[in-house]
Amino acid sequence: NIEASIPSESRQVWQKFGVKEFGGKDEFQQEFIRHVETTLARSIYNCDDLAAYQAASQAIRDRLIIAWNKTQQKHTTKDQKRVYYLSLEFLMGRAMDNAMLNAGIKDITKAGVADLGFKIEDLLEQEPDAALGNGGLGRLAACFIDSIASTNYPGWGYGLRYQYGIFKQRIVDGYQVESPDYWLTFSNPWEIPRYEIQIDVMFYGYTRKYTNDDGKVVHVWEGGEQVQAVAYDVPVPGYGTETTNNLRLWASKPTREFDFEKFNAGDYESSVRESQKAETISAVLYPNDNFYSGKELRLKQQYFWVAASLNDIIRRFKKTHRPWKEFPDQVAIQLNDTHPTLAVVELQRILVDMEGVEWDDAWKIVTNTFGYTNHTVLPEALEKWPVPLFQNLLPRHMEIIYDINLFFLQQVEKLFPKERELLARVSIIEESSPQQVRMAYLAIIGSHKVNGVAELHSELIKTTIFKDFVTIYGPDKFMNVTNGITPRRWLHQANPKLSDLIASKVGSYDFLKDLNLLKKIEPFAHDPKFQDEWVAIKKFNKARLAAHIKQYNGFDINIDALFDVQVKRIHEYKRQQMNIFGVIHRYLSIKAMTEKEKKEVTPRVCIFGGKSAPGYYMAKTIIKLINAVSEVVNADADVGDLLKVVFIADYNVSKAEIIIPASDISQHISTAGTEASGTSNMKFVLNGGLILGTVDGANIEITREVGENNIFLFGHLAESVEDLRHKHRFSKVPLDPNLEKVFEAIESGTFGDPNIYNSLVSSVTGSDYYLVSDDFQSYLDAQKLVDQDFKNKDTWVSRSITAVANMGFFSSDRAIDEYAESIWNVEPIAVE
Ligand code: T68
Repeated sequence: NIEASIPSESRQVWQKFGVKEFGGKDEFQQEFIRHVETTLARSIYNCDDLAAYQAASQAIRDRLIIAWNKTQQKHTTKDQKRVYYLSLEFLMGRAMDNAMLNAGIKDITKAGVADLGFKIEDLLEQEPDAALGNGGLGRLAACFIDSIASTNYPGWGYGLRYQYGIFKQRIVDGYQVESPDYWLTFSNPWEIPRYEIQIDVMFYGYTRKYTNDDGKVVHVWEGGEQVQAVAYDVPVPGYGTETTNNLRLWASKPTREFDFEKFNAGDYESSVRESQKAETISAVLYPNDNFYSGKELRLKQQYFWVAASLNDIIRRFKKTHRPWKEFPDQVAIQLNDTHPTLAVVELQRILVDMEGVEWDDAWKIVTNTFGYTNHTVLPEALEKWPVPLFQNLLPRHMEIIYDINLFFLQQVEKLFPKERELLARVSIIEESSPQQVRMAYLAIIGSHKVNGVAELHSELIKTTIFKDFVTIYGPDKFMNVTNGITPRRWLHQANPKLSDLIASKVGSYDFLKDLNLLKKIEPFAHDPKFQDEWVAIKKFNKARLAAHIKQYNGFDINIDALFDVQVKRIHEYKRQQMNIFGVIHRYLSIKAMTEKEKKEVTPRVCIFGGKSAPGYYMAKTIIKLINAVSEVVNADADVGDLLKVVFIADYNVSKAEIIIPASDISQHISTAGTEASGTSNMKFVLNGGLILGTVDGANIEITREVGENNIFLFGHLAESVEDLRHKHRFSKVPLDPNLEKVFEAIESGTFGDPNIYNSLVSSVTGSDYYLVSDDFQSYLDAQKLVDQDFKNKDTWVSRSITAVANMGFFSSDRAIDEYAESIWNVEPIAVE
């Protein structure tokens, strides 16, 4: 009994002086000033917005830590099964507003800083984004840990503490220029360094085996390079609950022995070099979205993070003194994509090599522990590590993979005798030169459930890339969990006015915990007063975005125009090129109009934003074209307010919070079958914008929920894509005539040197892999409908309200409940 071990006198002192929750704003102010004067060593005379942000966040962080401690104690005493979400990316964005909201101290803080001469909005702006992710996959992980806490599940996130998150993007002469993201410069109040939690991780070296006294063959791995993992804990507060879970991020440090010898021998330079080498492991996030590049340092990052996390999880399990076979009753581990798949091998290694568990028993434990989420069917995104590289870095893991593969193939052979081709197709080892380790296959074989992230995508993985595994395991191993988003950040924080208006009809803010309650606003879809308030809020949000554009892009936009937004990573499959070609078509049409015809045009502001991977030439060319078109169109007096084109630089989570609530239309126009789900589509609709999209990813389920009258769909279906591509490969398919005119304008130099766009244009005139030409007319037709419908303000607003009312399904709380129920088998725990 832990409590009894503390003498009662000590306990009384602890109780008397233990840190309490804020009773009111004066208690906040007292803590705020204490942090300014002591933590920051500043004073009333030099407390600027940055210092005020830091002091306020320290005060808020202290409250989070109380709840965090309580939660961890409760989870330890309850001793139930926990879930661990392993993700190389957590795209958290800013923490302060979310922390205040979830700790229920937003009003206190706001009033507290106001008395001291600060505006809370200005302080929030001081916080750099925690941008430890590329895009959808990383943001999904952030929404998921918010929901795991908000729905009271005992769950931790495990990731890497990158010193540099996703690069900052500037636009210079129309081109993307990258610079490092120095997000830790002013220290990070939202993390708790755990210098005492250090875990050694080994790379390289060699393996050896011997027979021990019991006649058992024992494998050892030794002689390699050692680095140390140090834990940094980030409290993750739930909304409307005391539960505050943990996100543990690992940083790499040199081990003590590592540099000690050289240092002692006076070889300071190489000792420093060695220690810097250790630190590079967690130094920087790889900036590729939906693309695999087989760099050794990336594999090092993966193993470093996986080894530290598993060691930590196992240490916690061992404290309960249970037998190993109960491990899957206590631990569920979700693999966010194949990036943490080494965990499968590492757990098998620990059980067999270190703990002496028999292979088959160990393998049962492993497969019952893991679940694998797939996020893409794009072949260029699937991880395949060259065997020589793998073997050199992780020699024992390579041996274990060979054994896993051998046992798996034996099992397949028994089930399907004589199907040699099948064996080659499903082997973890691809027989190329060099051979490659197919990480997705390893993840499937090592998990008890595999899921896709939207219905269509989950069907596609079963019928295309993982087809053979459905034959082998049967269909039950494969399932769908449609993605979701947290309504706390993506409605209440990003769009407080809309959240307040909804609350006035729902009767409370309970919809932030049970998003299906949004249904209650549907009866007001045609209520004139409600409509007016709805429209006024959209206008306010558009003005807020217009002010941002004025500040950063330097020009004015008309907030009565239709705001048409496409913000996401730049990728050919996401087809920003089709959008900008459509804009050029619109521009050419307006130029050809009489003044009378122009009066009928629906004014539009086309807003783009998104980063390109630094080495992705085609994506960078698309950015350049958008900026070139923007320059020409915005300066053209013939066009005036009828068309404006904006590229918002450095799209990130905090910019998304401003951009998304301001859209009338947002575009989600990937080639059918290529976007696994999309999650910003959900965010836009939740904020009252309508979608212009293809029949792809979660667009399909959004259509089902909001009704097909409340979305603009176009384009070929996924089922026709293969045939269309085939046609392009074997014959010359004529170019869409409108697209031809667009290309003529580009080639005639309307947007500057046409040579810049050669490859972009010929990718469409050639094989047109993404079917831009095939979908172009259908896209223009849908755009025309958007223009017409936007003129009818009454129907537009009722459609917007109806759509929002039916978005309940897309809460990440629902997604997490589904994972908990059908994959993790974990139960919530109330923390009072
Ligand atoms: C996205 N994937 C999907 N990947 O593209 C999107 N890739 O459809 C889906 O909604 C989202 O995941 C959540 O399920 C990504 O964002 C990456 O960012 C990525 C990162 C590293 C390597 C490969």
